[in-house]
Amino acid sequence: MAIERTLSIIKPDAVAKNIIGEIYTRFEKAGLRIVAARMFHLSKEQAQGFYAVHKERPFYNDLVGFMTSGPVMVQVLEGENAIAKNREIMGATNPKEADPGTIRADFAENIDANAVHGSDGSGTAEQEINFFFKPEEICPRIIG
Ligand code: RTP
Ligand code: MG
Repeated sequence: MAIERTLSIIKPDAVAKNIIGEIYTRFEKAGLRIVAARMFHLSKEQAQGFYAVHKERPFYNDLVGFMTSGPVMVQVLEGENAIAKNREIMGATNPKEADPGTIRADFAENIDANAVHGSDGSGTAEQEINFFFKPEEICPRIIG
């Protein structure tokens, strides 16, 4: 199976709850490796740009407001089938519909404050990684 990279964001609700480490443990237990990471407090312009694909949706302004409400932790995850695997361990967008044991079922408050973001396909993964990181800021596994 192909080694992929995907973009993950730990959203302001989860950073505020001080559970970055618990979420990182979920990634690691699933075989996903953190190969780049940085904390940001997004500006309105950055959040609007990142979620531009949703700009016509009724929840866009609330989403931008939420994503700028506090710091976020942004990481590139690398591993076999990383894009789908990350979406699987995140769980459904609405935590009420998320499978037990997923990050959103265990840590998310509601559909707005839903703990994590993950790229939804190979095109968006590449685009979202480039939004936050320069190629030289990504450190692939080189041994082991
Ligand atoms: P994300 O992009 O954050 O990983 O979440 P997702 O793919 O599961 O969901 P997406 O459809 O891309 O929506 C992005 C974020 O917008 C909020 N949302 N609210 N009120 C609503 O109906 C609604 N739908 C989406 C969620 O916070 C979602 O994570
Ligand atoms: Mg999405």
